[in-house]
Amino acid sequence: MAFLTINLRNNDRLTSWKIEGAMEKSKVLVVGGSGYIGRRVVKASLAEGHETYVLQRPEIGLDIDKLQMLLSFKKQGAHLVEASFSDHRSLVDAVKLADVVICAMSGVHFRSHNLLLQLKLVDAIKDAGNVKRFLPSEFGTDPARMKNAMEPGRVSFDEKMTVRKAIEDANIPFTYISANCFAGYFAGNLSQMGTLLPPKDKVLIYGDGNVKVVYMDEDDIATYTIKTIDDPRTLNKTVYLRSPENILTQRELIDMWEKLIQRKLNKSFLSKQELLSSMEGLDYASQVGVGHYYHIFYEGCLTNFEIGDEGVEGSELYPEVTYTRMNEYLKLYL
Ligand code: NDP
Ligand code: GO6
Repeated sequence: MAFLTINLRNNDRLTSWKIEGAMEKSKVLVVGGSGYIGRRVVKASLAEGHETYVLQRPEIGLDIDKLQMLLSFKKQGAHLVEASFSDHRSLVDAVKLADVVICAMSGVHFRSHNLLLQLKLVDAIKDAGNVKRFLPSEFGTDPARMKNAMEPGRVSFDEKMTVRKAIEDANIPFTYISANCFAGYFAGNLSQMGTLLPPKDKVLIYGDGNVKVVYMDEDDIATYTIKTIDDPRTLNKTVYLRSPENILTQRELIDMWEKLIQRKLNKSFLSKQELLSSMEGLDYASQVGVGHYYHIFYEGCLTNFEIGDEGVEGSELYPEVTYTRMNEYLKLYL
């Protein structure tokens, strides 16, 4: 964000105003805009008043839901830009329309995972030369901290690091969003795998259930994401979304749910070894999931470090955002 600072001295008292938005808001291109997090990024960008471009890929073919979603963005004021990952020129032309590119490329194994396709986008951004900020598809665990992650789940982190390296080698200004646990995948189900709904009577607790994780509403993730794009404080930094009241243990989350339903669930406890041996015989996508759960709920990889000089925290930067608390979020599931 551009600030105009005015200082006035009056009887030895210095008053200073910071006037926000003295410069025009940046133009945003969202790639992957019809996806799960991408659609929320488009909405947040429009809501913040950015001129918003959304990539429209010819490959969507007869996917009418995708097309209808793109058309609904257009109705809300977004511009649709036709371009394909198999046509470099078209990507360059798309990127030239914007100051900021946000990519929400797929990276969930049981849906689809094409994170490395982003290398083509990085090439286009390099050739276009106009982009002031690129936000690649991250939105989760900080991959830079996962150098010792387990197979096969580590592939997500390795691929995100490969994309980071390409960005940094090309000297493209960036912001990485470490969004922690999407509430739709981790909170609504009380962090149970293989379901998106809260269990009715039996809940599985990882270890002692006392490891701190961070649950974030997806709309809030998108709001914070858009806040960072014109902010000099987030230039070439990782923004960790650690909204303080959403830093919870699995037990604390379950307690919230039990208060809402006014009864207790039966609890069983899963040891580290039991979780790891459950991986055997599972399909690839589930093995990836189990690995991620291990790092999050046993190692505490989302919270077992202090944010250093390379990072900043979202709710500290933008205290004006009223983020969704998990006891509110869970009411949807009643
Ligand atoms: P989706 O599975 O919803 O896919 C997003 C978009 O990827 C699609 O809409 C599509 O764009 C694009 N895409 C897919 N395949 C191709 C292709 N072959 N060529 C071009 N574009 C393609 O993604 P998610 O929203 O689930 O994931 C986005 C990010 O969020 C990932 O980095 C993932 O790791 C992270 N994530 C984090 C979670 C957490 O709890 N922290 C949970 C889930 C995801 P289009 O709109 O053009 O069709
Ligand atoms: C989400 C999941 C949920 C897996 C991240 C298997 C990247 C990240 C928090 O999409 O594998 O049931 O950080 O049965 O950096 C998936 C992945 C979690 C959900 C993790 C993710 C989180 C990706 C499942 C399941 C609900």
